[in-house]
Formats: sequence, C-alpha cells, structure tokens
Amino acid sequence: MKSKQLAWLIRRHGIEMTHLSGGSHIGAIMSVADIIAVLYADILNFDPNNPKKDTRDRFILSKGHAGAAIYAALAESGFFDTEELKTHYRNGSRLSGHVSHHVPGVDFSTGSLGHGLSAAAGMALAAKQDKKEHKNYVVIGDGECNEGSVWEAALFAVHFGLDNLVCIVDHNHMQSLDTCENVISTTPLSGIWQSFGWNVIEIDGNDHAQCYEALKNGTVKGKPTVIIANTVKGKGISYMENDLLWHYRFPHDGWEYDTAVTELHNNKPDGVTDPYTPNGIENPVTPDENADIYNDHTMSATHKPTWFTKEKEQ
Ligand SMILES: Cc1ncc(C[n+]2csc(CCOP(=O)(O)OP(=O)(O)O)c2C)c(N)n1
Ligand SMILES: [Mg+2]
Repeated sequence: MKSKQLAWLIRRHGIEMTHLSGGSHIGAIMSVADIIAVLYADILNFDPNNPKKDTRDRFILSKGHAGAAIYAALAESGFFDTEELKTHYRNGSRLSGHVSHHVPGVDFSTGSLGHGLSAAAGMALAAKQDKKEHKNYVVIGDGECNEGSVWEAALFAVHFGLDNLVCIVDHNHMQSLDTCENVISTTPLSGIWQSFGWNVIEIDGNDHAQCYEALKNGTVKGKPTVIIANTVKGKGISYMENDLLWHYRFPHDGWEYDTAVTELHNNKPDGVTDPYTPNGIENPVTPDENADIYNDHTMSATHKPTWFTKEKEQ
C-alpha cells in the first residue's frame, strides 16, 4: 500500500476509533499519521506473519497517547484484522488507549511520556553489540521533550555512537493544555539536539516526500539522527487543526463526526475503500451558525494556561 493511502486510512480509523470509544487524542493521531504511514509503507522492515522476527526494524511510538495511529497502521499492514480496531479502549480489548506490547507488532508499551527514547537507545546499543543490522526508530512528542529522561537518553545515544537509532520528533508546537512555547520552551529545538551532538534534519512532517527522504537517506555514520518533523496538530480536519480542544475532545455525533468524515472523503486518494462509510455520509449534519467551530479553544481548556491568568492579572 502507498503511504498516502495508509495515512488516509490511519486518519479514517482514528476518527472512527475515538468516535466509538469516546477516546481522546485525535489531534495527536492526526499530526503523526503521515510519519507513521511513510514508516510502515516505505521504510520499516517487518513481517506481519512473524512479528518477533529477529531481523525486523524496531519501532516505538513513545507518544503513546496516539496509540490509535499505530494500531491502525499495524492492522492495515496485516498484523491483525482491522475489525478489531473497533474494540479500541473497550474493557477486555488488547487495544488499550495507550500503546500495549501485547499487540502483535508492538515492541514496547508506552503512554507514560519520556521513556521511548531510552528504550530505543538500549535496543540500538544491543543491536550494535550483537552485530545486528536492523535499525531502531522512535517517535516522540515535542511536549514530551520537556521530560528530563529524553535528554539523558540523548546524551547516552551520542556517547555510544548509535548511528542505528533514528528519533523523529512530532513537532506540532502543542501539548495537552497549552502550546509548548508557553509551558517550557525548547526553542530552537534543532539547535538543542545539535548541541547534544546529534545529526539533525528538519522537515515538514506532513509531507510524505520529505519524510521519506529524511528516513531513507538522512542517517550518517557515527552518530544518532533526529528528524524534527514540523507538523500540524489535528492535520487533515479543518476545524481540528491547531486547536488545542482536540487533544482531549473526541468527534461527537452530529456535525463533528459528519464534517470530519466528509472532509476526509473530499480528499480520499484513489484505490482506498473507507471501511466504515464507503460512500461518505449522504446528508451530513453541518454546523449551525452558533456552532463553536474554527475557534481557538486554548482559553476554554479545563485548566487555564498560565499565560492567560498572568494577562488577566495585569
Ligand atoms: C509522564 C507523563 N506525564 C503526563 C502525561 C499526560 N499527557 C498525555 S499527552 C500529553 C501531552 C503530550 O504532548 P506532546 O508530547 O507534544 O504530544 P502531542 O499530543 O502534541 O503529539 C501529556 C502531558 C503522560 N502521558 N505521561
Ligand atoms: Mg506536541
């Protein structure tokens, strides 16, 4: 399957899975969909019939709250039936809200942010010591870069010259309740990684050609590589893009779900069948004139961001 088709399916499954379950993090799923699609369509070496094959490339989605994206990619790549995706977040389902290693194709459970890079660095070191050729990939969030353990692992990877390790930062400039800039700034992100001694590549992380080029040809000998992938949180659904509300809110019945599905259908690549609404939605509910759409919901987050309270006090 082509990466554009896979990215579309990840987004369509993501909408359905969060809609059915009332689960969070659709914005995070949408921003990382293109990176994961390029990895699974064009880069990673894996065998869905032998998920633990020794020669496989290792992959960790460290921003494990976007688990629906990886579950969708694995199901579409043949690791398990896509029907199972409907059980996401349900009691008894192995497709837990955050990523579980009980799912075939998953190398490491995540959800508690800040651990994926350490685990991937350990895997990369083990591969070197065992003289194995596979590569080790990890996707982390930019908010996750506020975790101190990320920087401990960053030093470790350079110290051991882990050139079989590729870290992709999903740089959507937002975390759960505020922009990264307002919480703890890591600007300039590329400069920080460079100063730690990493090989740094900066790309548009929603552009498949740029993702492919960086992943395929971006590594260098002797040091680990980080790809700063500039993305848009909520990418692909106009009213979700760059709106913090969609970190936690799920697409509700009515115009939210209908608009999301309709917008995806308006941009469906050839050769893809929508597993849920093959012909789109016949008479989609549209937002009425008072609908809370295209607004920046930063102010209505459950916790008022610090900069908001500060402004009020002045
Ligand atoms: C150790 C830890 N602290 C807090 C959380 C709660 N949490 C879940 S998602 C999130 C924001 C993550 O932001 P970012 O890494 O930028 O990911 P994005 O959703 O923007 O892709 C937080 C703080 C967590 N999962 N783990
Ligand atoms: Mg982020």
